[in-house]
Amino acid sequence: MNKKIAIIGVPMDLGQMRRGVDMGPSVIRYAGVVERLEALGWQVEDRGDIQIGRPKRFDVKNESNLKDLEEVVEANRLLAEETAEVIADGSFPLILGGDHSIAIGSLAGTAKDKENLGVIWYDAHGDLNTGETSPSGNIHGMPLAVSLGLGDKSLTEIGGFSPKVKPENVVLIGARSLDEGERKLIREKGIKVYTMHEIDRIGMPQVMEEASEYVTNGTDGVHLSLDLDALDPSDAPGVGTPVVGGPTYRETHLAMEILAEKNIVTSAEFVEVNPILDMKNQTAEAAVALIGSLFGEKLL
Ligand code: B3U
Ligand code: MN
Ligand code: MN
Repeated sequence: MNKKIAIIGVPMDLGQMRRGVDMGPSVIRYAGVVERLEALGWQVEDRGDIQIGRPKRFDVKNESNLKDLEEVVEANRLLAEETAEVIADGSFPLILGGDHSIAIGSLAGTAKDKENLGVIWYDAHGDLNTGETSPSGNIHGMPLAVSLGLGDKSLTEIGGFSPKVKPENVVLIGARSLDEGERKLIREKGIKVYTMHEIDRIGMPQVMEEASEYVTNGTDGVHLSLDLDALDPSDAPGVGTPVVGGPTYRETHLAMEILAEKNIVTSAEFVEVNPILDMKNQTAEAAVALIGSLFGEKLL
């Protein structure tokens, strides 16, 4: 890792139906992300927020079962450009959400000059739906499918190329809520998944050893996409779609520390913090603490 981090905020809430997640970047900043990273010796440039167009009426589905598609496409286009610029500048892009639909743009920017980008998808969900399989029409349940080249063209073509990632370079960690279409896709594409079953069976240290090995095998970078709803809701209550039975704050810290030790992550995003649903900024503070660990923070 180089010593420069560029923070990009994406106050996106149109990929799902619970307003408030647009304040995510703001509350993560308020919880001290810049100061935390600077204290670790990083040079931090906060590039501010990506502009999000506001529809007149929210949550309007189009004929392909996609809500607020135009606004999501436009914001992700801008994010893809900004992310690619940051990388060209020699910085590490640290993207703060916003709902998980923003991974479409961050992966478009990150994968631009990479043939084989590895991806760690740390999430309670698969985010592998398309308009056809989605039970909700919420685009935050689709970004990984889109990045694999599946779904509506206006989404898959962001950045001017598709797919952004190959199924054999992706690993899911923490999954415990998958829709039928997502399970089918995982089986068809042979995507590597560490569900809660594997985490409970072999433990987080082993999961992270194996997953790190897997995403670095033949790849030219690793993107970490961390959805705060991966964590157990008792440790991260401020998310739109909490699912019980997740990895704890401690296990997730350990996961970040192992990634820091291995020094394999080349870009990252932390998404789905919703302060309206949170308890005294607990989830934003968890995000900042996890970011600290990912960037090398140690007690001694
Ligand atoms: N799989 C469901 C629910 C969901 C996905 N991502 C989140 N929730 N955060 C869907 O709507 O696609
Ligand atoms: Mn997600
Ligand atoms: Mn999720």
